[in-house]
Amino acid sequence: MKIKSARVIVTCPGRNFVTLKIEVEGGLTGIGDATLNGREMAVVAYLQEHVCPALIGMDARRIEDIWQFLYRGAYWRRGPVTIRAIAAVDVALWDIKAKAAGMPLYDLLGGKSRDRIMVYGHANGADIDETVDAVGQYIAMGYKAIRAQTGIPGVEKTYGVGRGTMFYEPADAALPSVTGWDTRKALNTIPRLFERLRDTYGFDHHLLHDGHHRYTPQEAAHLGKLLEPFQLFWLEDCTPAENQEAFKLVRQHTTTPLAVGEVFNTIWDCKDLIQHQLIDYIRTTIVGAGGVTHLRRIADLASLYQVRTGCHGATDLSPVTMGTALHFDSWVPNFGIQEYMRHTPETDAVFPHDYRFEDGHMIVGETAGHGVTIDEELAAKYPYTPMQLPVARLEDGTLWNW
Ligand code: KDG
Ligand code: MG
Repeated sequence: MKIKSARVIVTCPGRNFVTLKIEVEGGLTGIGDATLNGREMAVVAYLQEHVCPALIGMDARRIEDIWQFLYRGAYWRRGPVTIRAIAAVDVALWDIKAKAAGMPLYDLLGGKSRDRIMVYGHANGADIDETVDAVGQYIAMGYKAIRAQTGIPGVEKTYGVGRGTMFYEPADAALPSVTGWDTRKALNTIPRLFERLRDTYGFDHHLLHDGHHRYTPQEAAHLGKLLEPFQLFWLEDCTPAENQEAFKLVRQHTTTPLAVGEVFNTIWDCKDLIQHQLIDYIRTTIVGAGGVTHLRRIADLASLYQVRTGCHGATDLSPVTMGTALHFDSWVPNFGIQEYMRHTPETDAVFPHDYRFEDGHMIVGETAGHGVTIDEELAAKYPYTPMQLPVARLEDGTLWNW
């Protein structure tokens, strides 16, 4: 089963997506997501210049060997650009293998461990009142788990607060826009938000919050402690994890469950966090961690320490990643939760798929492969539009973590 062609497709049905399409002799095709929010064209060049030409003539059945060839063979290991290119190849090849076997991908992985996948949605508002209402709307839609982010008085364009209620999209301008941050004000506001949410809706639903790398380890520990009475499902990215030891300090001081990993690339980024049981959920997903082949390795390591999965599922992960993640989620024994930010109708039309939302869960499709395709004619109608993520600055102008 030799690889005949490997092509990159860039489309912008409201936001940019990079997709790799591989065709093998005999005509089977598979697709993989290679989107890196705000840095899309770096992955396009990496694939077109360095990866696609080398794939031609390779045996598409040898997924593991091709993964090792692209990872070890490049000499320059890791990094979000490299790993997304590898992920796109890996997912396209798993798609082809599952189609050739006539099976949905989850069956190739070992079969289903569950019938449906619990997801969490994103509720947000300009202030606490609006956010409380937004959470109510998610409960009314059937969600069992909801992430809540609120505007913080005195903070310009707080992270996680959308410009409309349906489709929050942080990459908003050709050059990075400037947003604000103030930890003191956040620590005054976030616990009050969760107090209101529990007073209003009780304790039946799972509530989540994303610190988006803004707090120092001590501040994160303090926030975790303040949030304990409200029993969060998790507090995400409470502090940057480049220094994995930072989580020791947080862990010593709070029982609030911790999640991290949407910016991690490989098992090496989370090895210490998992081995020392400093986290409860690992957030890496298919496109961010080298595809199915490598994410499976991370999940297996995590399972030894009772760390569960919580795959990243923001809108910058294309429906190809969502569909593939749902097959992974169906199989993985130590599943925790799946993030689900709905794509716009335009995006859904470009990427026809067989998964669906029902009663707070996603139902994985039964089509052979990962169940997501691309309508290339429609995709061509939405040309690439430069769009970058914002930066964050403190009130005195200091650049902070966005
Ligand atoms: O591209 C950046 C987004 O994926 C990120 O800001 C979303 O933090 C995020 C989340 O938890 O979904
Ligand atoms: Mg996050």
